Amino acid sequence: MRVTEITVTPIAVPDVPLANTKGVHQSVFLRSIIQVKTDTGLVGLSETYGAKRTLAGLQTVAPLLEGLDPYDLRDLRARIERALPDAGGINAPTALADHQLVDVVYSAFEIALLDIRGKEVGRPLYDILGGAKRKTVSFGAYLFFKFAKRDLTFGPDIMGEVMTPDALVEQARTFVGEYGFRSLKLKGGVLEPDLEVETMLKLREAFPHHPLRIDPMGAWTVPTAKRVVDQLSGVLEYLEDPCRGMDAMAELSAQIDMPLATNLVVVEFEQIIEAVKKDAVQIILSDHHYWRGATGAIHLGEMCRAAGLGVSMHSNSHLGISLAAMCHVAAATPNLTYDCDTHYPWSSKEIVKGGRPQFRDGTLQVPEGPGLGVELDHEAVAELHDLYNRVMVVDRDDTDEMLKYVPDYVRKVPRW
Ligand code: GKR
Ligand code: MG
Repeated sequence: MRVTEITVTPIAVPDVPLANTKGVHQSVFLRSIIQVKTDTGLVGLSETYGAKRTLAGLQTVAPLLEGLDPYDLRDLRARIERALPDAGGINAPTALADHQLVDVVYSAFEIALLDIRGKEVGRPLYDILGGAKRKTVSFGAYLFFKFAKRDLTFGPDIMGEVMTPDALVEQARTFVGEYGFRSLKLKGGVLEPDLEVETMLKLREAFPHHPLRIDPMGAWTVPTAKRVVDQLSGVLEYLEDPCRGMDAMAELSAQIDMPLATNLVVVEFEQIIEAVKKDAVQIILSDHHYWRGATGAIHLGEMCRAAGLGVSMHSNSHLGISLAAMCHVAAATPNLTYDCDTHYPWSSKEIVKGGRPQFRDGTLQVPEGPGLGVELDHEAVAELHDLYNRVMVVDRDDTDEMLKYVPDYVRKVPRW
């Protein structure tokens, strides 16, 4: 069996103004949808980032994968490294974290090849990854402070303005009511730290038994983070990326008992060693979109087990192919014991047949395959590709978008 043809389709998906340390989400988020065809008539699917560096990398590599054996992941890696020498990262130099383009491109095509392999043998992707530790994956609500959406040209708002602790608690009630989520993650680094502490305490009061997390994405200095930890002692299950950089995280970690998690300071295998030496974090967040695919995410789990670290999973804005892949990876990572977060409720579109999957008590059943267990809705992809062509957004820039809401906004990380 050989790869014969690859299609990479950029799409734009209507988004809402979710705030974070860097600014606010644009009117659309960008994704790339990948279809890999074989000479046996199979089609493997994948979904990844759609901003310009990733898209260019995918488009450069795609034609060079003709003739590839879907079982030969070493050849996949070699072809990508040859095609993208010294490619660097996918994000602007000002980003809080970057991911190597070769890893992101590898990750995207690997999922499609694994999907093909699952389809060939009629087995779900989790079996290709070594078997499922669990067939039900728990997700947490991903709560955001947000503005009311001003420009509705490309899609409606969801939930209007949410810029106070009380409004945030209402947002949590809506998500818990609608999806049954059993843990709650707040994207912090948006309001003054005291207001975010108040928010977490109000969430605790409203949801006495839901595990809670906050992720200010490096917005706090070490003394500020220490003060927050003192105020939230016993309230959080873990604290995600309170400070910017490995050394700041290590400095904080030395002063507190609360576990620290990251998807900013440990994003490559090499960084795990430094993090362990410095005891900078206790939990690493998995993400098959850059941890060298699904197989890399499983390796991450194994390294964390060996190093005595926990594993959780974070997300970016995404649709159903990524959601299915997240479920398979979570199923096949034995020590992924925390609820995964997902941006999924923040969009109402879908590109897989059968519509949007239904969460029950905050969980999803892992699709039973074959492969990823999802089929592409070609009409839906065409509609969102058309939006991509119309909307004229080719890169993610939350800071620039923020100026539309707060004209004198100046990005500063850490800010407090
Ligand atoms: O979508 O605003 C966002 C998130 O902040 C996302 O960009 C992060 O990658 O959710 C992610 C995280 O830091 O966990
Ligand atoms: Mg994070």
